[in-house]
Amino acid sequence: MRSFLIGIFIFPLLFSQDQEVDLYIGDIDRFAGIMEIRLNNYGPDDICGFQFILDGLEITAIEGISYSQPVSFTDDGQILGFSMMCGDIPVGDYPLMEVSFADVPNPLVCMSEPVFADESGISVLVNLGPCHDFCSVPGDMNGDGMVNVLDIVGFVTLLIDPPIGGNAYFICDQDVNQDGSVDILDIVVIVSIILAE
Ligand SMILES: [Ca+2]
Ligand SMILES: [Ca+2]
Repeated sequence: MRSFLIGIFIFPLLFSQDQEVDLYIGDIDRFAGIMEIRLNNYGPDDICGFQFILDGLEITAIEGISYSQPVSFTDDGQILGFSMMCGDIPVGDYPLMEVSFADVPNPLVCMSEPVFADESGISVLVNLGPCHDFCSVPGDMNGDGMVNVLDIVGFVTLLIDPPIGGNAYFICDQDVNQDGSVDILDIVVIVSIILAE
């Protein structure tokens, strides 16, 4: 009973009941190696600090978009940032940061273990957006969720001059007709997908 009562008093100190944010993956350009992470802060307070894990990418750099403070990251995808004045991470729906990546070791990119703090250092409720599956749309070479001429350009470039140490491309994207080979036949299938739309 005693621990139960302690829990009742401590819980409100750890979690703000009236503040909520969405953290989700925005625009992606796999050729450029850039993924946008967006924040929807419902308020009423600004956010002063955050941390979360981004799995599935080999991160090379992170640039804060909504604020100028540096964002730290580790090889295993831990991301951490804070704002000295808090107002840099205000109420609203906007791109929080731009993640540059050199490789996509896992076609499924997910965020986890988020901690966001308001101006009083109180943790707010975080709703994580869905994982991004680079293999979800056959022929979508640049990972933007659509199949168009940009994907053909990227595919041709990849066939002629495969990157060395650059962004990885999965067989699930390249082998569009699923015959086990990556060649001109797949480009023809991509073209037919575009023309059918
Ligand atoms: Ca595309
Ligand atoms: Ca094929």
